[in-house]
Amino acid sequence: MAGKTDGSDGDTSVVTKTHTRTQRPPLYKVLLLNDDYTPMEFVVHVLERFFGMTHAQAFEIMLTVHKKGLAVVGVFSFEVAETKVAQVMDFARRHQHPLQCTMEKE
Ligand code: TYC
Repeated sequence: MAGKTDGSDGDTSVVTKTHTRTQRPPLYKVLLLNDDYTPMEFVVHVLERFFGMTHAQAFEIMLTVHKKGLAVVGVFSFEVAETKVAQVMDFARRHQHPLQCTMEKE
């Protein structure tokens, strides 16, 4: 390579992106749905038992579901949300109440 003094061979170079993005785990909302048959006290108990709410918090959220049709009762990782939904659905089924609990990606 006559005349070249910089050590390069003239080939195309690649610039590697070294900037890294922080990985945040996806979060899932757990939703409680209203129905006409599940007793209010049962829903309050579910919210205390599975979502660690005080009686006052649980009563307030239960009323929101009753009036609006649904409410977010917590936000969790996929595995925790899945477990909460399964626990609520199993508990409601064992007590023969039609209470529905679902999850959706935030
Ligand atoms: N609507 C029910 C009733 O009047 C109470 C209720 C509240 C049911 C919240 C489900 O997720 C629910 N007995």
